[in-house]
Amino acid sequence: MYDQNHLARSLRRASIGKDQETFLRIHPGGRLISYGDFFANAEKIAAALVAAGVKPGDRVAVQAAKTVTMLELYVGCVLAGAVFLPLNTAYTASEVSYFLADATPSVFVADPAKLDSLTPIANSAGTNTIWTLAADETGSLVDQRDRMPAGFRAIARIAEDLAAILYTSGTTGRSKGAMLSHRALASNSETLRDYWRFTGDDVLIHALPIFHTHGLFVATNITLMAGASAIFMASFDAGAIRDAMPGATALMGVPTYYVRLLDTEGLAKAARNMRLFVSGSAPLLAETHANWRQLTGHAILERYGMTETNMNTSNPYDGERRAGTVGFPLPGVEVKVTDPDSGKTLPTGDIGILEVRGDNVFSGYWQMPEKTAEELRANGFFITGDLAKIDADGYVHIVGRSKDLVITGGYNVYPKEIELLLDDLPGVSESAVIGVPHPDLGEAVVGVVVPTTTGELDPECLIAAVAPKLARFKQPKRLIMLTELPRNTMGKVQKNILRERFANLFT
Ligand code: MCA
Ligand code: AMP
Repeated sequence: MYDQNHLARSLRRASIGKDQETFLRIHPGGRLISYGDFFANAEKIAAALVAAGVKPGDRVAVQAAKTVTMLELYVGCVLAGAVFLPLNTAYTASEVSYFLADATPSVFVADPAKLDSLTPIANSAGTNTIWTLAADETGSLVDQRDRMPAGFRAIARIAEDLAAILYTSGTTGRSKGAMLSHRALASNSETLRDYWRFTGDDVLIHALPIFHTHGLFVATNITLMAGASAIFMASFDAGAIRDAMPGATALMGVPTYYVRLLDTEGLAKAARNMRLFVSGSAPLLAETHANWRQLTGHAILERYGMTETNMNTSNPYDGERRAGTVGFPLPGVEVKVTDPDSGKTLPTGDIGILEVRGDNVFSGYWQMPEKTAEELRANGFFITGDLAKIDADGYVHIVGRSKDLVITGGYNVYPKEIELLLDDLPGVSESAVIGVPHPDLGEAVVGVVVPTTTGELDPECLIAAVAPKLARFKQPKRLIMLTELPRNTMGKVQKNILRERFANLFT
């Protein structure tokens, strides 16, 4: 079913013969990028990668602003048989250093403003080909591309070969590289295109970042695979999204997008002719779903996925989109709810760990066979760490997480990573990092710190001390000092008690 180079062909098939048609309309400014130009440039980048010595399976890492060239680089990697490895632009040099050392890419593409600080880091990871890409679409990557001819013939890749590695944080504080095969990406995006009825007539508002699954594999792949077009926004701006709606058909966003859009004036009128609003990456409050429906008449379609699995479930296109649920397993995806201790499947309605299996599931964690074996069963089921139940009508409800994870504005933050940094600071005895409800971000990161008995600590100084090592979105929005942390009889910190105690910090 997945022939050689299936992904490369699937990304191109819908736009064959439509080279003059628009793939992207850049906001602001309205510059149009045609399908023909986009693919010609992706082919040139593939040729440049090969000329630089990139072999099939080599990693190509990029930390750069959201640009058309970055999408060309992604497709160029697919054509050249390279493994695309995008990094969040918010990551600090210290975070990037870990990813490069772990993934040892052959090529690293960086923002020119960060070139001086990141070059030694890349070199010490063994990466000597470093190109630049700026927000204005200039840089040595563009120069390399423009020297090459178009017409690159895709390097042979089979379904199991890797197309991308996306890093996802871990409960131990060490990030893990999720290895995504050509099959996983192609199968999931094709399924979503059909399930959500995307066609060449669609115009997607693309405001998500393109270094994560949501903006890259869901939004971009679907647009390409449908031969549709997208209004391509470099960053989120609620007013710009509302203004784009009359000329668009669909929007994909994290719940914070919908919360913020509800505060814009004239939303109901702007949204009138839209076809589809999709939400994911974090739980959408039933209240947001209801307010959106009341104001615009549209039921937001909530779906559920993970970096490791792409998308697993979706509310239906036709039929009831039930608030507070993530819908049904997508075609080709199996889900079950299991007992965390025995691993046995639980009866309908019982809460347990959600496990998923299908072509969409990743191939394991990069160079972490033990971690892979802990989470990916030999029978192919992936243990998501999400607590769920499946109701009598078959709707899946995500009711919590067994993993210690905070999701803030759609970004994942693993408390351990921040606790390790806080615990290392002078005057800190121990710490616990939790997520508490936040009206805009869903959850906000909060640190609870126990000072050593002698110490007098200033929360602002502590945040400033960890800031150089942590992306802004991971930094605690508030630090609270306590004389001790609540513990159970086994000595384990009871984060649930802290979460309850500080639940109203932002609401
Ligand atoms: C920005 N800040 C944040 C966040 N974003 N703090 C916590 N959590 C965040 N998510 C910081 C900024 O650095 C700034 O700090 C302050 O908060 C206010 O910034 P603001 O201008 O309001 O933020 P923004 O630039 O408008 O960004 C908010 C955002 C953005 C648009 C919601 O976070 C975003 O694009 N989120 C989408 C993430 C995403 O694509 N997730 C998909 C992952 P200061 O003022 O102190 O400097 S893929 C995934 O999860 C799976 C697979 C799935 O199912 O999709
Ligand atoms: P990531 O590691 O960024 O891929 O985040 C995946 C996690 O986001 C999942 O394991 C869930 O905990 C959460 N998630 C994604 N979509 C939803 C949703 N619609 N509802 C609840 N949680 C979600």
